[in-house]
Amino acid sequence: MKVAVVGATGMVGEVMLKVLAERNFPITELLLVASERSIGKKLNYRDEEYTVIGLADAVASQPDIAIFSAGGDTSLEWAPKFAEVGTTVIDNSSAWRMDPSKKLVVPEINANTLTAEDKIIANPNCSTIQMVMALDPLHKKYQMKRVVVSTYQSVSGTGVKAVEQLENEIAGIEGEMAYPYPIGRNALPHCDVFLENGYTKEEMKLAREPQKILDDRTFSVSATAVRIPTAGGHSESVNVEFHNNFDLSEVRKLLSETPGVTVQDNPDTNTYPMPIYAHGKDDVFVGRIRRDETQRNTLNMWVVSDNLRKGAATNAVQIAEYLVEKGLIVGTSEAVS
Ligand code: A2P
Ligand code: 11C
Repeated sequence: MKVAVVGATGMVGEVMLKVLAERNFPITELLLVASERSIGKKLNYRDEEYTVIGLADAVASQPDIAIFSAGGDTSLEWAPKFAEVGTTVIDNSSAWRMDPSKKLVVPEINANTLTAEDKIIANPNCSTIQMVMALDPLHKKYQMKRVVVSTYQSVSGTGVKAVEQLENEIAGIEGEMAYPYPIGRNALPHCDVFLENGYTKEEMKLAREPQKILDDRTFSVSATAVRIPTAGGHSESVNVEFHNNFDLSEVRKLLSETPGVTVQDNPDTNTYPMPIYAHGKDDVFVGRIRRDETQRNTLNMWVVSDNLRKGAATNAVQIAEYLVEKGLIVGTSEAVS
C-alpha cells in the first residue's frame, strides 16, 4: 500500500508512525505530509529517513490510503481532493464525523458497515471511542437507556502546546499558555470550545457520536468533560442505566471477553485502571464495576485508555487493516513486507 500520513509532524502523527510500524502495516511507499512550514523536514520511520512533503504533492502521488490528523480545516479542504484521485481517507478530525454520508467507525463495533465506496471514513473522538468500546457489549445484552459520563482528560488531547504548558508549570518556567488557566494542580471543566447550549464541543461529541457508531437513537448520553493535569490517557466515570437488569459477574465476564477491552477490577488489591498504566497500550481498561444503588438497572464503571492510541492512531490503523484484509482497498503496488 502507498500510505500518506497527513499531520505526520504532530502528536497523533508521531504515534501513528509508531503504530503502523508496530503492527507491520503493509507499506510499499510512505508519504509524510504536514503544513508548508514543515516541508523538507526529516522524519524517521523504521530507521529510514523521510522528507516531509506538502498536501498538493501528496495528492499528486495518488496514495492508496491517507490517514489524516491535521485538524478539521485541513480535512475539510483536502480529504475530498484525495478521495477524488481514488485515495481512501481515514480522518481523525471532527470534520466528517456527523456527516450522514460518511461512516464513523470503531472497528470492533461497526467495521462491517464499510464498503469499497467509502472514500472518506471518520475516526471518532478519543473520549467517545473508549466509552463505546465498554458500552457496546453491555448495550447488546441489556439495552442502554441513558448514560451519564464525566471525563478526566489528558493534556495530550489538546496537543503539543498543552503538554508543554503542563511541563513548564511543573518545572516552574513561564511559557506559552494553551489553556486560559494553569492546568497543573487544577481541573478545567472545559474541553474544546463552548457552544450556544452551554455545553462544550467535546461534551456534544460524547452525546452524539455513540448513537451513530451503535446505529441506535434509543439511548441518550449526557456528558461533562474535564481537563486534568495528566498526559497518558483519558479517564471516564460512566453511569449507565439499562432497560434490563444485569448481573455484576456477567457484566465483568462480558467485558473481559470483549476484544480490545481489559478488565482491571479488584478493590482488595487496589486494582483499577489508571492513565499511568494505560499509557502506550492499545486496550481500553475498565474497572470499579459496581451497581448504582440509587436506581434500578444502573451500573457505574471507570474507563481508561491512551487517547493517542486507541483514541486516535490505533483505531485509524485498525480501520486501514480492515479495509486491506477485506479487499476494500487494493494496493497499486506489491507489498515488500
Ligand atoms: P506542522 O507541524 O507543519 O504544523 P498537533 O495537533 O500536534 O499540533 O499536530 C498537527 C499536525 O497537523 C502537524 O503535523 C501539522 O503540521 C499538521 N497541520 C496543521 N495545519 C496544517 C495544514 N494547513 N496543512 C497540512 N498539515 C497541517
Ligand atoms: C481532547 N478529544 O482530548 C479531544 C482531542 O475531536 O478529534 C481530539 C479532538 C477531536 O481534547
